[in-house]
Amino acid sequence: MIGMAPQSRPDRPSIDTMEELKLLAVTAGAEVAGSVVQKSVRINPAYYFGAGKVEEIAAVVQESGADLVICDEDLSPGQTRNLEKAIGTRVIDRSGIILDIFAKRAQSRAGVLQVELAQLTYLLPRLVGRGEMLSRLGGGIGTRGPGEMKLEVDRRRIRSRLTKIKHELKGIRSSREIHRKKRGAVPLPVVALVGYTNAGKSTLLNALTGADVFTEDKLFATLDPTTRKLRLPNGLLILVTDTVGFIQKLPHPLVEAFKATLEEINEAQLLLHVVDLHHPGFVKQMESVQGVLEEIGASDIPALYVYNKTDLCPDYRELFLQYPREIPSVLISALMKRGLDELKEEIFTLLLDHFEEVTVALPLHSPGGEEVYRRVMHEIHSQGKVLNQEFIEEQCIARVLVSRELAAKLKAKFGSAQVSSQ
Ligand SMILES: Nc1nc2c(ncn2[C@@H]2O[C@H](COP(=O)(O)OP(=O)(O)OP(=O)(O)O)[C@@H](O)[C@H]2O)c(=O)[nH]1
Ligand SMILES: [Mg+2]
Repeated sequence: MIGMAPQSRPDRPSIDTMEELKLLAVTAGAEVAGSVVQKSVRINPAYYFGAGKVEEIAAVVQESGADLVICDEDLSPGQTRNLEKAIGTRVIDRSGIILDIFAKRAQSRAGVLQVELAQLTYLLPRLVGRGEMLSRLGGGIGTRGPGEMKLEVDRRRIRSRLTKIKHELKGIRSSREIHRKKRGAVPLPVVALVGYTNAGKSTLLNALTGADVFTEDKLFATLDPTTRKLRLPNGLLILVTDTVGFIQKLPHPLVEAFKATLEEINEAQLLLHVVDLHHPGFVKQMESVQGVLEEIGASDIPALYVYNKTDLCPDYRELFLQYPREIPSVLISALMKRGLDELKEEIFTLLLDHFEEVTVALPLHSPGGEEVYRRVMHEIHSQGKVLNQEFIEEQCIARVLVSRELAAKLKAKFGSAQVSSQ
């Protein structure tokens, strides 16, 4: 592993990026044989690292018998080639290793295609004169396609494959849209879980909804979005979506390729920004999550900070107090299921704007009246709650709390509706 020392990177001082790179390497299935760090700030355009450092790297590689060098910084295709020549082994950069992990993780058809799209886009400019080296060394890391399939390394064939993938993704996208529109028939507010990879988003979804999403103490356990219903304690029903985790410098081809998946985030009325309070670099992690949210155009969606893993931090209250409080936040342990009631309360408060209290008058004894009553009550229960109901003069007068959309529909149909200002 090679990289820059933190002091040479004032732009991101507090995440130990080499430590994170090690996690990335292990997640990709590599064994770390050694690491070399450069302290100087000057970047050598040909090799990225200074000439002396390159020699040092080559020596470490020789000594340890390493067959792959992973660089913490993103390298240009030219720098990669030059380094490979000078060191005598294959070199992949941070984006390359992240793409490789995504390839290993991809499962759904859409996930597989999106990852392959990102990988090929990334690979194309890096191919010149390297076909041989790509397939030979380093246990294939960086050239594995989704599902251990080998990536195409012929430029012409890559181009035609890219066209095919884009076409198929378009199809998937429109069928998802149809699906979403159908879901829109009963409009439930959507809450999206966002956060740095490994923050505990999937664990939280499981804890809240009894879902069974795969969780793991490695990076990027989740690639495909999962949505589950959650009934808040006051009876309101919402949807919670878990999706792919972020990382600092999420490779751009990946963000591009995953736009469709990330769109799920843009559909949400509220973001739960899950933070691993136990991670020493959590403040930096929060900033990079914010960066990705801006990139995908989701930074205006109201957010609730959910500080997780409090069970690992005996001093979590102090940690929490040091942090700016202008954004609503809660402290939880998703694993121990602590703080979840408070979290649900807070979600309810923040979503209150999306609900409305109305009074409806349902005629009971007109022809078909009971059927109408049953149908409307079913619709109300499917997303909201009946606060009280009285039967007066062959009518049911019910005060209900439902989404604004349903409230509007009910008001239009069942006349005597009055809006209260809850
Ligand atoms: N101690 C402790 N561990 C937790 C808590 N929440 C999650 N974890 C652990 O943290 C690791 C990551 O959890 P995940 O739920 O997979 O994290 P994620 O945010 O979904 O990660 P990606 O899908 O990789 O982005 C797992 O090993 C969890 O068991 C918590 O409250 N306390
Ligand atoms: Mg996950």
